[in-house]
Amino acid sequence: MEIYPGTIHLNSYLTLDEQVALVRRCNSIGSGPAGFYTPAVRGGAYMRIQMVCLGRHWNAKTYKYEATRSDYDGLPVQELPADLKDLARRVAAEAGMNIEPDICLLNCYPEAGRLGLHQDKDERPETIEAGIPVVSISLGDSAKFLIGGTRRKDPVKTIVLESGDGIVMGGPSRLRYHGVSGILSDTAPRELNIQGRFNLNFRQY
Ligand code: MD3
Ligand code: FE
Repeated sequence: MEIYPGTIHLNSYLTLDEQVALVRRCNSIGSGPAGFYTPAVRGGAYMRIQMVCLGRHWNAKTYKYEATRSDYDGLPVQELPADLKDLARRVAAEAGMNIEPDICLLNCYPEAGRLGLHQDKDERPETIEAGIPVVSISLGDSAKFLIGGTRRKDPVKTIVLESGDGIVMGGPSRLRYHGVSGILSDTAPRELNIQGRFNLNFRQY
């Protein structure tokens, strides 16, 4: 359903089998070299999630993309696999949008995980101006997701993102403030064998 113009929520987009396969994938990506780490932002505070970037590394201190994890361990970023790119293209198409993804941020939320309200505006100005979307896939426990306007003080809507949901934010929604205010413990499908939540979010640089 359309939450705002350009914000499309695809409920239960993935089958349970697809979710199981993707959770395995997230675990293997996160446990390998250049895997999960806890980013520290400018000022030194740690984020409440673990992250791994594919394609390009997002530096939490400079808010810029780079080829190596210079704010953490200096390792080269993992590649973005072709099948994950295809998944992002399919989700965008389902929402009537197009993306040529070259970045994926994989976020891992513990039960106490949260992500403050922010805008995603570190991609190329041309990409943002064209309204090319961010494509997100949720796995595991449900999340309370906040999405507002283009100013921090604008009112927000709260929606629950469940395992297997897709959400696409493009066009006039590309610069909306958004965040995760909490994780709903023990809501993941049992078959996933997961506590907490993974979010794959795909971007075009
Ligand atoms: C862009 N992640 O990593 S999905 C992030 O569930 C992030 O982990 C959230 O925000 C998560 O930057 C949300 C991506 C998302 C959601 C809504 C948006 C990106 C958006 C709205 C406008 C623009
Ligand atoms: Fe974001």
